[in-house]
This record gives sequence, C-alpha cells and structure tokens, in this order.
Amino acid sequence: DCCTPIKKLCWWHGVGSTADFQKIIQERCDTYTQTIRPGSRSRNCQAIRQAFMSTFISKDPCKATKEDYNSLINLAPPTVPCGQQVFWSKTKELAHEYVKRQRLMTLEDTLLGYLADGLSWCGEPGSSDLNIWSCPDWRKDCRTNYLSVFWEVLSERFAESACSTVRVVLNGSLENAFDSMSIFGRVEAPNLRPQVELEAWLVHDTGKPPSDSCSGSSIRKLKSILDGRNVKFRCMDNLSRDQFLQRS
Ligand code: N1C
Repeated sequence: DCCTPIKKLCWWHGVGSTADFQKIIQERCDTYTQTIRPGSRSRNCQAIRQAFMSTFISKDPCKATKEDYNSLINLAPPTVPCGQQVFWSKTKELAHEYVKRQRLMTLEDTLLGYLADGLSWCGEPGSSDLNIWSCPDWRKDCRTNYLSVFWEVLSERFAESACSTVRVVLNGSLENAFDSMSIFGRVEAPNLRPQVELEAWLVHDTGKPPSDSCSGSSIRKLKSILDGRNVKFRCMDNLSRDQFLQRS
C-alpha cells in the first residue's frame, strides 16, 4: 500500500506541502493585487486564501475533483485580454522571459497561476493541517491529486477563454516538441475554441541543432487535434533561444 500510516501521516512519493503555504498564498495575493496588477478589480485575498484551503484540507489527497476547485476559480477566473495569451510546454522559463519582453501573459500572470506557481499542497482526512511530509505523486500514487487537478482545471479554463491569436512556446530541443500527454497537449490544445488561431514557436537551445520541426510527426499530431476543432494553426521552427528572444 502506498499509504502506510507513519505517525498517522500517509507517506506518499511526492514532495510534501510547501512550508508556510497559507502565508505564501496570502503574501503573493497581496503583492499581485496591490503591486503587480493594481488596476485589476480589487479582490479579497483573505477570502481567496480561505477558499484555496477549503478545497483540499481534511480531504483524501487522492480524491481531488475539478468541482473541488470551482468556487476558488470563480473568485478569480484565469482570463487575460484577447490576443495576449501564451501557452508553453517544457519551456517554462523561456516562455516567462518572452512574455516579460512583450505585452503577453502566461497562466502564471493570472492571479491563481501566480499564487500557486512552484508550490505543493495536500491535506489528509481527519486533520486540519497540510501534510508537510509528502503528497501523492502523479505517477506513483494517483493522478487525481490536488496539485495535478488544480493545474488541469486552471489550464482548461485558461484555454477556454482564449480569443483571437494565441501562442505556444515549444521545446525544439526535444524529439517530440509536442507531447500529447502534457497539460498543453491533453488539456489546453483540445479546449481552444473554434476560430482561435494558434501560433506555435519551436525554440531550441542556442548552439545546438534543433531536434524537432514543424513538419515532424509531433507537430502533425498537434495540427490534427486543432483541425478537429476548427482552430487555425501556424508554426514557426528553427529558432534558437537567442534568436527567439531577440526577435521578440
Ligand atoms: O504539462 P505542460 O508543461 O505542457 O503544462 C504547461 C501548460 C502551460 O501552457 C500553462 O498554461 O499548462 C499550464 N500550466 C502552468 O501554467 C503551470 N505552472 C506550473 C501547467 N502546469 C504548470 N505548472 C507545473 O508544471 C505543474 O506542476 C505541471 O505538472 C508542470 C507542467 O510542466 P510541463 O510538462 O513543462
């Protein structure tokens, strides 16, 4: 059994909840609403923190559902202005560098994406505490853990709200720049609305040849997912990281 009780705590295979989780959520929320997007509709950070905690506290950490996150997401839907949206897969740091130079936004530039970025959290039945020792791992324990389900529903809502032209930054140094099992592949691409146009940028490590291109089989697979949804597709490849950031 993956959940052997050690001092009443289940021992999972993933990292435990981030220390001071509540405090970090509250502080990030205050920073975001007061400094990063002061213009945004004033939000009640205490209510957001409480809603976040009540999604998972005292619950079986392997029984997360999308519905658990509904009330939290409704307090702060992850929407961005039309045409400014950027998706990424296996290019997190590069995508963030890119959007900083443009007037563009990733999911981490929305309030909930900003709050949760890099954190880990889970609770345990019968306790009002976070489990700081371990949390379920997607592969080894369960897919329906609170961290995975959070990024899945938030990403789904982010993709559903896309309009006009959106971009995805893909890793051209991988053999398969498009991974159909990633959140971008499983959740975001299949939830884009008809008439949206997706621009894919395949960016490889500077000084190395690219390992995948727009004509490769992984990108053809992406194209076929989008064709099925009437989403227009453009693809740009053979860009090194330096070239990509310079032209942006
Ligand atoms: O599985 P991925 O990438 O394709 O997910 C990235 C995709 C982006 O377009 C984002 O909109 O999905 C969204 N997203 C995040 O914003 C995010 N921030 C942090 C998805 N996952 C996110 N994380 C964590 O990184 C989360 O723990 C998830 O499992 C990884 C996904 O990274 P990836 O495989 O490079």
